[in-house]
Amino acid sequence: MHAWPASEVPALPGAGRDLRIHDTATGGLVTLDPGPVARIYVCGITPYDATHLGHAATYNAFDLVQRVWLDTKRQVHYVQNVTDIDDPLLERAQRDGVDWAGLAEKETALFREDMTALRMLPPREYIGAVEAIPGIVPLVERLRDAGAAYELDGDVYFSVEADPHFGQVSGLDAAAMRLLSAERGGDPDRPGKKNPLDPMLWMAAREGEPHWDGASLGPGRPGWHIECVAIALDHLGMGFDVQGGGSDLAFPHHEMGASHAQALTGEFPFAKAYVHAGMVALHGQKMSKSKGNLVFVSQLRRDGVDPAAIRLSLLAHHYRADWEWTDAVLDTAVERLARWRAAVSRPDGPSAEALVEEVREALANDLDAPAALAAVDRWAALQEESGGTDEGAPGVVTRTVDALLGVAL
Ligand code: 5CA
Ligand code: ZN
Repeated sequence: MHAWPASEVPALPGAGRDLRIHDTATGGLVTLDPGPVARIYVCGITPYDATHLGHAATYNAFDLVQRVWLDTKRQVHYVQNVTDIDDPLLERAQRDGVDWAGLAEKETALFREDMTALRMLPPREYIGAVEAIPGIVPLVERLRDAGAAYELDGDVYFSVEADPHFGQVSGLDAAAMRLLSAERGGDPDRPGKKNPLDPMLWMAAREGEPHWDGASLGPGRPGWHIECVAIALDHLGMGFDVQGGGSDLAFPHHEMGASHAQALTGEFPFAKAYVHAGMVALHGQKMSKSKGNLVFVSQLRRDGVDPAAIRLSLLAHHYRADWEWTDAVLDTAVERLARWRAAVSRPDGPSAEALVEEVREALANDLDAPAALAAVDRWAALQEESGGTDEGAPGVVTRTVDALLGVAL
């Protein structure tokens, strides 16, 4: 699958800083020490509806990770998937009487447009579940042949006991896991499973549903977690730097994915850090496609909202916080954008040297985007109140905001 076009990332004066970020598995901050090519996998959308602000907030967090790394002169190998076959997609297609593949294609195209408008840097590889199937099948066969997976009425399940590190990503106890498993696509109550938490790796073809050649597994389609594992192992290998997604992916998705990969390779860990963004709510409830309480990026754009203001709305919240989308959030961002644009429109101003370092330090400190915005606010206020004589300072500010925050002034 093709991704979307990259906006240019200007180089900044001085040196970038290494990222300290919160890792769900250890429950604390870790200082990442990637090689010359930092490796990140971010879970992509299930394309049965348009990109909402919750999605955008999560991708914004991982775009910042990429920008901090680029500022340290590293390259970034970023991989993202599209879950273009899964139950929710089939259910929506059936509800609306449309072809599931057409629906996935249409919503993925819109996602690309939204990501481009928001200046999110694209992944190097953007891979659909369907195109990953030929790589998924042999992994499931290997797990089965190694005794880490078993068959139940034609479906194949992963045995969570096969990974001695199972449970270490989310740190949850069995009761909490069981509840979340039922809520988030698992089937803990299905009779015949060895452990209620065991997730499906391969689902045998169901009447009237799309299916693919599964070699010795028989025709069917892949489970959700193995999809991301196959894509990540194929393109990044074990021990990549960051596995990312919203906090609702910590369990079961990232927990199971780590266990699949660790059982397959005998190596540990799958990812060096598991990073999770908070949930964006609307009217007091998590924005979710299944609840339908959504604000779409594309709708805001249609209403004439500048994508840079949408991006500033996201950046005004710490990525780990759960927060509520309101009109006031957007109004504040629109005002801020206007203030910043006015401040950088002059050829000279107060020195921007400290500002570059403040923004760098804020982001290196667990992606503290609100602190970065506050630093730019201070510079803009100085410019407005008393101006300055530093030739070119506004240009430095423009490039800092562009390179590190993805906002074009
Ligand atoms: N395709 C899978 C991942 S492999 C999936 O979870 N797709 S999704 O479309 O449901 O979500 C895409 C990303 O947006 C995930 O990282 C998810 O955690 C995040 N996300 C979904 N809803 C919200 C929300 N309300 N706030 C913040 N992030 C959200
Ligand atoms: Zn995923």
